Amino acid sequence: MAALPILRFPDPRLHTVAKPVDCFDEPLRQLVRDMAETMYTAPGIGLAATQVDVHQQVIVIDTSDAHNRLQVFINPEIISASTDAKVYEEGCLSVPGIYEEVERPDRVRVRAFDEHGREFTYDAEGLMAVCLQHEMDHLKGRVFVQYLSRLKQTRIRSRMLKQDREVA
Ligand code: GNR
Ligand code: NI
Repeated sequence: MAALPILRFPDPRLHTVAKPVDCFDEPLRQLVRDMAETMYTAPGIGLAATQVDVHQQVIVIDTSDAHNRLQVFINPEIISASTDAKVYEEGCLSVPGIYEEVERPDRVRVRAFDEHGREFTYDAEGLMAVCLQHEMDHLKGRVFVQYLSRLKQTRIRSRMLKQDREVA
């Protein structure tokens, strides 16, 4: 297993649209294991393949306190969403140190496949619903800061670029 490097905003590769997985093979399961290690090491509660520069529709999530409930969502599709929305303060491993409020549907029903190609439906609410929508946005090339005002986006962009310069 290997923890993979995570792309940081404003890296243009974060805006790549991921392709559906068409082969549920051993390399796919290795990617899932590496993504899980990357997420647990970070640490984070979710990770989309886009963040590790793999542009396939693969998501890992673990919102459990003990970090022992890995959930894998491949080729996920939202089949229904609640009309009521909730605001949650989101963060992102690709935008470290930034936490901002985002409004999203409170509940979503998702259809997806596991790493063995088995299809399932999943009803998410609360933090799980936030995380799933946040990760599905990554697969579409969208980072949560894109929901914020232009001014905030500009400030976040320069803060990230300044951080990069300081690290380098
Ligand atoms: O670890 C993460 N925490 C988090 C907190 C609030 C809303 C969304 C998230 S997802 C984030 C990990 C990440 O960047 N996934 O893409
Ligand atoms: Ni993220």
